[in-house]
Amino acid sequence: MGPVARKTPIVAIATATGSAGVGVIRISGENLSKITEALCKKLPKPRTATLINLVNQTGQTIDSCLAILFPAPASFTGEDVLELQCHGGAQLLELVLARCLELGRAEGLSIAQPGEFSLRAFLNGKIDLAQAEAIADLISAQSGAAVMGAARSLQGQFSQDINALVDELTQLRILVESTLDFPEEEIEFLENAHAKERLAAIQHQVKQLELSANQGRILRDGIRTTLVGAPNVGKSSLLNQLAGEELAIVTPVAGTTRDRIRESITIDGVPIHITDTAGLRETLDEVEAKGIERSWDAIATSDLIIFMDALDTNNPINQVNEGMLHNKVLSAMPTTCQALHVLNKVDIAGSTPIPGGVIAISAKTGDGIPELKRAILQSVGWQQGQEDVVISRRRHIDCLLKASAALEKAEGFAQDGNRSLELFAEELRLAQDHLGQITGRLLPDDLLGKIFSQFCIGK
Ligand SMILES: Nc1nc2c(ncn2[C@@H]2O[C@H](COP(=O)(O)OP(=O)(O)OP(=O)(O)O)[C@@H](O)[C@H]2O)c(=O)[nH]1
Ligand SMILES: [Mg+2]
Repeated sequence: MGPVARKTPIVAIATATGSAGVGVIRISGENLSKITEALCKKLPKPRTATLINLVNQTGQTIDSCLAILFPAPASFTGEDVLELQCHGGAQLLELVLARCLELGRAEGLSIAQPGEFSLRAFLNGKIDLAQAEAIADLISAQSGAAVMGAARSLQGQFSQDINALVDELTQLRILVESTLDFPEEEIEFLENAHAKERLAAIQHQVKQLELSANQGRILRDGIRTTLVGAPNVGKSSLLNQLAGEELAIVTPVAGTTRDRIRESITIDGVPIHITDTAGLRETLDEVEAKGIERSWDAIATSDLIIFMDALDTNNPINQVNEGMLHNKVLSAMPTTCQALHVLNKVDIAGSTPIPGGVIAISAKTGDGIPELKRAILQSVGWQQGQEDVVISRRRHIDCLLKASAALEKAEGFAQDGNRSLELFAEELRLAQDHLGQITGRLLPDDLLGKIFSQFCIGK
């Protein structure tokens, strides 16, 4: 269950567990004066670091810490917020948290649910939904480029584009709906108001946003890439080559890798989550068979399959079987999954001609690896050198696609000889609703709970 909108004050340890120089406890509530006075002895000056001595029930010092009070509405949540910067010990912070709960009991102070601080910020209009999501994405960003993309979203770059589109749609709807009451003018209306041109411009902008949101999603989620092929073709060697370290065991024995081995790297700032798998073949070995089952499972949950071949005598299966295996892998992939065909060991392949569409590499010498890296990014539609990508999620893309579909329908109604302005207006309204869901202007409560419950506590 997601967080519900509560009125009572909340508290949480806002920093990661473990030992650190500083650990922060955050409290938020509509009126924190009583709790603050109980903790700090007197109300600290707003937005000023004040050294306080935090004591337990019997008057013994738990910690000397800095208290900073952000009175409503100029705070992260829009409520009164009190932050205590303590020493960063896990047990120490637990004691401080327990003391806060003790002193705040009369006020109904309780531990925050995951994402509840951000939810309050959203409900109080401090940030919109896309920005709240950007906070979570900023914290979990897996590369420097993803951090920058999330920061741009948090600044509101993505939301501004969406809001501009929603405003355009509002203008168009006002025109259309004000004409609905005058049916005799309908025929001329679309021409006079340049409605079709305006619709086309909006459609174009939604398509552009779809493209850039897809870039943002790749940056956020990365590419789940699985190395697949017959035993001994060099899958583990390629993993090691891409990761730049000896992660997986490599031997001339076919069937070396038994379990899936995972490692994340980045190419051009894009996170690539690589899974090395057990070579695919018929086997009587029970352990290897289990490993091969897992290889097929990995194929089913990938964004990209790198199918590997190798032209060397150690490769235990012949080319005919290799082709059959390739087809079997291609048909086991999810429909959204991309595939690359790689031929390994070109260092010993001699003058063997390389078939078209195949990327020739040597996992041993590193030949062809830069080309493979480029192909990995291209395969999922990543365009290099995008400095202005804003982080985005599957949810945003789904909303954009739904808006696109509604606009297409609207276009159909506009072109229809028996054009119906009412249906045209209705599709515009639907498109606007879908766009509004991105920034949370219009969002069902259950969906809101679901989104914020994925945040961590203290955020
Ligand atoms: N000459 C040459 N040998 C390679 C290359 N890549 C891998 N090998 C050798 O091929 C053998 C098998 O390599 P692995 O990386 O273990 O192959 P694998 O596909 O992971 O094999 P399984 O785990 O058994 O499925 C090892 O002896 C490697 O040293 C290459 O590019 N050139
Ligand atoms: Mg292996």
